[in-house]
Amino acid sequence: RCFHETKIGILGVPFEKGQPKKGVSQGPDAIRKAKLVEQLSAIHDKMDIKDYGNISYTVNKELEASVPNMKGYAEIVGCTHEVSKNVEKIIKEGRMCLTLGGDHSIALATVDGHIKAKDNEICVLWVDAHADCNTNKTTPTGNVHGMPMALIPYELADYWPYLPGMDWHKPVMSIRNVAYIGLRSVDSYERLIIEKLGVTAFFMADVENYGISRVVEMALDRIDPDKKRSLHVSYDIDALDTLEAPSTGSAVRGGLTLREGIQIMEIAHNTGRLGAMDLVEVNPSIGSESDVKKTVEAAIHIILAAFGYNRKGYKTQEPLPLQTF
Ligand code: 5AB
Ligand code: MN
Ligand code: MN
Ligand code: MN
Repeated sequence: RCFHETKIGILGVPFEKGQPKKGVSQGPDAIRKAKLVEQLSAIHDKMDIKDYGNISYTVNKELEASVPNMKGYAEIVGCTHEVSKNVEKIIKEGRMCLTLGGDHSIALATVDGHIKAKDNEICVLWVDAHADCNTNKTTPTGNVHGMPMALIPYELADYWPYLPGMDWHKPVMSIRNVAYIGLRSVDSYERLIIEKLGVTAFFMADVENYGISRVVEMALDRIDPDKKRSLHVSYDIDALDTLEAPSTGSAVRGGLTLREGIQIMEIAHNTGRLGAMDLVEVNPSIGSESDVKKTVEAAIHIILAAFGYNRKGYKTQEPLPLQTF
């Protein structure tokens, strides 16, 4: 049983303007309602969990439509600035930051906050069916949840126009410290970016060929060869197969099993360097009641694995009771 102190800060981001479907803003509360904090607290007796509640933010309406092909721009600017400040604060308070989405556009800010808290000494695992690295010129949809990975690294900064209201956001990390796992729906410009920049990317075929543990180990080796960076896992629930996580906005069949999805986070936990995790794109308005339950439960299993829950169980410290009658 692991007795080290585990300090976690939970941040809810009920944001859905990065994509067109209603309901993904209910993700944080649906996950909390399924007893997330109670289950995290039960992992071991040194769990120290603080729920910072849901984020609130203001919107500067003048920013609306100031950048072409970025739907919901003013809301995105308002929300992500708050998210970045909160994540930075939570990590600086000595906690691992668990951000519950919301759509995936918020990850441009969780990574930014993590970078600021750790002086850019971070690496990122992006677990997703999609590559999320469209710019406003390559996007087929204008949905910003398909763009955060293009905003994070400096290698892609020149491909963006000036983004008003986003001056706080600094693309300072290198794409060399980022790896994808689970890809199976990649747009043609995204594929070009991955090849051109030599991004470490493990597609579903790689999971099939190497097995999930080798994939995660190879990914971590590439993005943090000296094993010294704070690890950020941005986990889009659509990385899982549609059978495991039906209640999500951009489901793609042929994905990770829940077992593989859990294994990724057990390995991430075992590095001892997990600094922040996002769990995004759970949409309780999609599918039947049992679909929603299944998806929320999958999210909780993945989060529990990240913070030390062990599928092998825990040996008690007490002796085996004797029969005395
Ligand atoms: B998600 C698509 N590539 O850019 C686009 O769910 C889908 O955060 C993006 O991974 C999916 O709109 C974004 C077609
Ligand atoms: Mn996705
Ligand atoms: Mn995504
Ligand atoms: Mn542990």
